[in-house]
Amino acid sequence: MKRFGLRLVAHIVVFAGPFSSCFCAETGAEAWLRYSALEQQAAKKYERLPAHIVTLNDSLVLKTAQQELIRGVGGMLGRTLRTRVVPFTEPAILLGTIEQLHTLAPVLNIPSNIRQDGYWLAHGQVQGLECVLVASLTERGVLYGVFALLRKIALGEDVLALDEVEQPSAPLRWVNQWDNLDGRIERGYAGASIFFEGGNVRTDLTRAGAYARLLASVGITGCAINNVNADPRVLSDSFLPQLVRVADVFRPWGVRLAVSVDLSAPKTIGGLDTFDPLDSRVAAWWRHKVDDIYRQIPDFGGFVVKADSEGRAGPSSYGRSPADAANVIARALQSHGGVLFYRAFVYDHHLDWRNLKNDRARAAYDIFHPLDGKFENNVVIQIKHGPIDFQVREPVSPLLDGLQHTNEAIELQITQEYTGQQRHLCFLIPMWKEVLDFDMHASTPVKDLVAGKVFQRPTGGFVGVANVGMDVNWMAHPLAMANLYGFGRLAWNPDLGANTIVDEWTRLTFGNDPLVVRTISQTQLSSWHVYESYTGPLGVGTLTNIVGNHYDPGPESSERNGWGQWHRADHEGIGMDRTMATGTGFVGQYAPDVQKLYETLAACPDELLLFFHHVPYTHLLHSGKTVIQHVYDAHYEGADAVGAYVSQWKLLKGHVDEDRYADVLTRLQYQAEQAVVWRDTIDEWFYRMSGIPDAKGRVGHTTSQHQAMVPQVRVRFLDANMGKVVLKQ
Ligand code: GCV
Repeated sequence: MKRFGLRLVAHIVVFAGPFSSCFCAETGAEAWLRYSALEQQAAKKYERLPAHIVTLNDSLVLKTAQQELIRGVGGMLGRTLRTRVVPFTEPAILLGTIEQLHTLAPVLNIPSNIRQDGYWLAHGQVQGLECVLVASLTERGVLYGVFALLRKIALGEDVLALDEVEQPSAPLRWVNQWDNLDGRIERGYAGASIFFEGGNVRTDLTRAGAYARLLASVGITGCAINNVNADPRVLSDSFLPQLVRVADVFRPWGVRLAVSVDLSAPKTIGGLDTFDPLDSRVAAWWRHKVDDIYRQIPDFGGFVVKADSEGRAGPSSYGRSPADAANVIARALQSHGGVLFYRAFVYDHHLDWRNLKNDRARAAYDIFHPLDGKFENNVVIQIKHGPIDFQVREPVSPLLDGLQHTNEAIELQITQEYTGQQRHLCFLIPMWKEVLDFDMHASTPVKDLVAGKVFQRPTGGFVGVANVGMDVNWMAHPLAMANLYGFGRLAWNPDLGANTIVDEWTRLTFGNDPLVVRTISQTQLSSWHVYESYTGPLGVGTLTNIVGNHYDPGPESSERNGWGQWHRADHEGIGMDRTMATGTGFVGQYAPDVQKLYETLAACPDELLLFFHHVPYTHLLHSGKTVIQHVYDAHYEGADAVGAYVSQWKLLKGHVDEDRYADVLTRLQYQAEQAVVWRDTIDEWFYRMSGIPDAKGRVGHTTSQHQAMVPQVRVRFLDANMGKVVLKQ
């Protein structure tokens, strides 16, 4: 186990430079698109940036790109770019599609390898004038190029001698929001919905438009705005005009609107007596519904389906398969270019916990692998990154390697349901990097599988469950926005390092003061391991209250019920035996090389030991510690590390605007208290279970009686979680 951040303080030299002088109050609303004024010296670098901007057509998205460039350059360099049209007589920044650029400047050596929404940023002579070029096959790609150009300026990079092509790794880069029509958000921790209120789409959609801007700035192309536990009403005729309004505010940013749909809609709102996917009346219903949507929203993205999962209606009601269900809707979408995301999160939540062979982790692969090749070409199987449910540590879902003839997308959870609910800091990019880089078989990383590159699929990609809310800074915790930013950046380029991403995000969000950048980056980068260490170490799964708020410590809650998030702790040992030899056989769902990694105790990495094996508390880890001593130590180290975050943050006083300084400080102090609650609750539970004393004499001797406390920090709409909490009671 790593020792977290303890060296950080020693590295920090208190620095009171020019950055500390003047800060305006900041709310976080602008996120990473603050465009704050560069210092004089840094701004000098851009003196030769053309003073004019030429847009090669007047489409909506190019207009947006033009306005964004004017806004960004104005903010950062204090200059107002003037708009010009062709023919122009002074050097300019040119925005246009490759085709338009080629017509304007046929001799220009335009790279031929630009695909999809990729863009070319370059410097070249057009009509004898020095120009900065931003070009793409699509208008949306030009917008992405403009955001990239602005990011480079904010980061102090050269933009006058560019010649670079940037391609997205995968065609589909979407977010999902789990917003209910009444305005609450399932697993949302930053206020009410920005889309819905009181059963309708909000009258004022300013925030929805601002969200689309944020999404576009990191290359996100689609957003499904309502909960996957979908209210069928979202498809009713009377609701459609309301969706049109959301699509209208997304469109300037090239973001396609999508909705989650309930499979029973043909019956619940459609007036049929069935929703059997093989019934021709059901197929006709979906066709008419989809045609109607596209008549009013021509760039509609498609649907997301959660079925036969956690009480949702599904094809099993008629003895049909997920392929039958997905295809009937996908066929309706096909001629319009719409996509159907069918979630692989299908499992039985009434499993018999007494049967040691039962295993929820097996479900996605057991159900979907046999259906490989049976889905229409516009169906995408949306697969959670791990086989359980966004726990703090899980192995990669074997289904990601189990579909060769079917499109897939990986589902990552940006909203921190099981990782501290934005009241604890937990920067998730390092976790996602491990997932995306994981080799599923013979040098086949997950990132290539989901992009469709391995089996030459027509589409595939990334879906992030974001759940931003009405809180002014979108995610409540000012540092949690790094997860949304990082999701977009990784979906665009999964080869980016976590350190690059956090460095970019910090500079864009808090400025370039080296002390600030170093402190925030190091804190963020260590925070996932820290959170893991005081909540659910060794792959045990989170030890949170899984039948309640998914937040407080509650190690007993996962046992003796049908939800299948079992750790199977007793007085002798702990862990799920998922081996092929003696356990549930889950390991057998992986390719042979991965099986070798997990099947034996000798090979299994410590951090996933209890996910794959049931062992005595005295089992010796590769680290040389026993399981029980590791658990004790990890909880102390984790809680100490959060304590150190507080002292490190205090060194930033005067270097960060007072509002965000105070906000983060309060949250870290709260987290430090909560980490101690977690430490003592979990360590004492392990002590009672095992009867084995802590070699360092700490556990069982705490003087205070810690209890899970009500958060002290400003967290609104705490009761906004619906769905599973209710289902589990
Ligand atoms: C939207 C987890 C969450 C549920 C969520 C579900 C899902 O179980 O607790 O709130 O439901 O995942 O992803 O469908």
